[in-house]
Amino acid sequence: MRIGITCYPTYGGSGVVATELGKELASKGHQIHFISYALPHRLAHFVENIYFHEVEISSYPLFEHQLYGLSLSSKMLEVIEYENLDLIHVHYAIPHAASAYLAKQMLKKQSKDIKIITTLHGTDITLVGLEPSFLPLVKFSIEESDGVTAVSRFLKEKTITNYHIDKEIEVITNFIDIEKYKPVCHEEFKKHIAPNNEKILVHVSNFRRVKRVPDTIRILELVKKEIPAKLLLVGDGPDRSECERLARELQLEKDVIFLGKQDGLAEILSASDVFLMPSQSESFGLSALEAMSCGLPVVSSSVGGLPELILHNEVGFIAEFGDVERMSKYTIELLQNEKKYNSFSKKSRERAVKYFEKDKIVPQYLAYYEKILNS
Ligand code: GMT
Repeated sequence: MRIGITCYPTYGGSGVVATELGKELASKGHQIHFISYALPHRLAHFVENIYFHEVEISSYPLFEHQLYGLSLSSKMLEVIEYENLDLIHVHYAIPHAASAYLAKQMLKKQSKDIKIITTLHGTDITLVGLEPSFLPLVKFSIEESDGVTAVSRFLKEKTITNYHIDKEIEVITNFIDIEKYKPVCHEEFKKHIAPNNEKILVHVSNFRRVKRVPDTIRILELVKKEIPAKLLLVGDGPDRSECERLARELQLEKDVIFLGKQDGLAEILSASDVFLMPSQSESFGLSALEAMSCGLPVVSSSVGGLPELILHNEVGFIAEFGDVERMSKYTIELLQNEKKYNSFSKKSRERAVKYFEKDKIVPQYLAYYEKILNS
């Protein structure tokens, strides 16, 4: 197949899923054309069968606001025509699904057609998409897509109820490379972070408000009353300064280690003990899956699709978002009970391998492509 993939090229989970999917499909011999305003960050090296088409954004002075969605449509049309694409798969509805719809309409003028598949990832449905300035367009572009997938049952239900959409939505979850994300001993790194054998809590995100990163620092504060511990914060974004300020205010600046954006996540996760995800909204929780695959129990909030991933009292614990006391109690319980910790750690890895391994999920996308192409 010749497939166009559009995604955000930045550090967000939707871009990661889209890029890893493209790489997997390319390795199976499909021709993949990424269309975006920058090279997706996980595409740093040459990969056979993968091509990148950059969308140029006009900076004409009359346009006070950038018109990315429109430039994207034109680029999609160009790539569809000249690369003879079979379908366009867009990740994150805004504005990608609307851009693809426009490209399809332009193509129809030439009596040609292209199938559009939209994958819904999270805040495109649960947050931004609900803003009055976007809602009608999101509803329309979902309805007009030839195929729609959602990354969890929760997100599928939310889409149907929030947008009153009467359309079949296929649930295809996030996936993981279990060979890359696996438990390995990283003694050097561990010693460097926790020289006195402190326990290591870890959190990875883009530090947006919905991630509630300050809660991880409050959890550390409570955990430290019982157990010597450190907190690794990986990633960057709008809430980082607030987190740095909070760490200083709570006199935890030596125990909260800001690593910024990192590529060697598997190493960092494997060296840690518990993964924290206190999000206010989370449709799937890809970084929690990465941690589970490295054998880490997860303590998270109970929002969105998290209960579908993190089986409570089996691979981790879930609590109401904002309830840092309960989350810290759960963390302490895990860290003080070796038998329980080892069982959760083993089951985390097993769950990642059994249900979310890439070779189980990528074929689901391929089967869905076939279904839509034949529809
Ligand atoms: O929806 C977003 O906030 C953006 C998106 C991203 O690009 O990071 O994240 C979502 O997609 C991920 C991949 O499918 C999911 O694992 C995340 O749970 C989801 N984020 C939210 O729902 C907040």
